[in-house]
Amino acid sequence: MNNTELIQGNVADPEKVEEFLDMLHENLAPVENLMMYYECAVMVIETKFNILNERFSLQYDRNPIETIKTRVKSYDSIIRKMVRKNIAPTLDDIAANMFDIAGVRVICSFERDVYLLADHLLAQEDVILLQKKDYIKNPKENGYRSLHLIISIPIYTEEGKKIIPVEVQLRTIAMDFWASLEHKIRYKKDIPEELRDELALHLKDCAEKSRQLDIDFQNIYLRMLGEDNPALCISDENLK
Ligand code: 0O2
Repeated sequence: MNNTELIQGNVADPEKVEEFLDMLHENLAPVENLMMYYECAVMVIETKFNILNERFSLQYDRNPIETIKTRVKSYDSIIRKMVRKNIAPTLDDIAANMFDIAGVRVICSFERDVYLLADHLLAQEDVILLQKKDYIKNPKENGYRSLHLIISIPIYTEEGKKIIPVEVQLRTIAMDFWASLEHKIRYKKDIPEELRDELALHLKDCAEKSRQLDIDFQNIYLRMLGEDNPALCISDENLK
């Protein structure tokens, strides 16, 4: 019996419709509940970044953030990753082993702002750093650059406090431009192997050019504002 036959088989009988819908809601409720926690976590992190942006605007007359993009992983992506990472298909296992279901991507003009925002986010006492991958200081082989943080934050609902992990990706406009083009090419299926290799080389070259552009733009900006300007102060660890 396929899905259509299963649904038709149940809804064709008026007495069974309500029973069928109850069964559907009952099965979906725990999944929807879990997803709602990730939605909430994304809202909290987005708000934290918006507050930082507003504070910098008020204190220093500059906005470190260009754009914030948020997403909760789709069911398809969760299931594909679950299979790829050999995670058992239970909600508890997924929640305990998948840390990028909630995702926030912050796009900045300058590399310095990436670290500035990371410093300020991680200084907040309810934010716990679980993992940091600095693909800016250590770019991936293909040229990909971004700062990735896996953090956890508390969410308060009528059910009490839950600690939820969120993946935060911070990058410049140039890094984002590169990553979105690379992503499009990676997921386009009908590209011949030879052309794919050629494009990968070309992209790597573009990554180097965009890295240089980031350096040049930032140098111009630092000279304009002054290297020691408090609006651009980042931790010594990130200055290296
Ligand atoms: P989506 O649709 O953006 O969520 P894992 O997350 O454990 O599967 P990994 O490699 O340990 O894998 O995680 P990592 O390196 O932190 O990268 C995870 C995310 O970073 C990816 O999520 C992308 O968003 C981004 N990313 C990493 N490497 C690349 C890259 O080479 N090119 C581009 N365009 N993006 C990259 P997802 O789940 O792949 O996709």
